[in-house]
Amino acid sequence: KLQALIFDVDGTLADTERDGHRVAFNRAFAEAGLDWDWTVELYGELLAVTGGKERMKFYLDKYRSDFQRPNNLDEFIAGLHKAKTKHYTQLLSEGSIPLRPGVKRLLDEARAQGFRLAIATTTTPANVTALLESTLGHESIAWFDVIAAGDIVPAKKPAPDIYFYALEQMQIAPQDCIAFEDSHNGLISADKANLKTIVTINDYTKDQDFPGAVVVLDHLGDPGMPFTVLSGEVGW
Ligand code: XBP
Ligand code: MG
Repeated sequence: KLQALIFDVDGTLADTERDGHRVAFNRAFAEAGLDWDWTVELYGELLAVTGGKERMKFYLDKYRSDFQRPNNLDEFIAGLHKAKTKHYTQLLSEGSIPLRPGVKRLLDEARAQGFRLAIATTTTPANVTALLESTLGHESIAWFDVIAAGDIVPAKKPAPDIYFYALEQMQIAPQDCIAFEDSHNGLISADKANLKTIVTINDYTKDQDFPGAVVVLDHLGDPGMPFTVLSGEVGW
């Protein structure tokens, strides 16, 4: 029986990538005096790798053989990533990124009906709290039994580790949960953790494959959607 809803954050709760993370990366690069500029299109390719630090390394490996790497590359990347998080949380605190359609209604309805909520994401914990605070208010952080995020597990999505961690923290079986994802990597991660998954696509993920998804939707904003999800009518 369905007892809990586990949400991805980036691309699922909100469209954070193009106007949030990407912009924050570029601000951090400019601030550091780097000539790195991640266009909307290039960023779509870089999204193949989850995690901001991992994504920057992927960019260097794949596109910037010309870049003179410092000896302490990991430290250098970590410094850039810290600046990026500062810019990202700043952007969110200005209220520039809203929740996707239907997300608030689903959360409200799920809470009213006593379902448990959790988050499983590769993004940095501070980014999750910044999004929740700016869209749903500070008290919404406590709506979630666990906020599994970032480097708490070393292997990021598509590895299932972050979902295993969330399930372990909640002491719940995967068959009693449903996951919400927006991307191929996210779906694979949830699937490997034996979770049924509802996918809501966005501009960056609409052409990806979603093998084994319960359903692939444009968004959760249709009028009957919360009820449909919570009653299990979506088909699992
Ligand atoms: C989200 C991500 C994140 C963000 C950046 O993937 O890949 O890396 O782009 O966050 P998912 P950080 O939605 O599958 O969890 O820079 O904080 O790592
Ligand atoms: Mg996502």
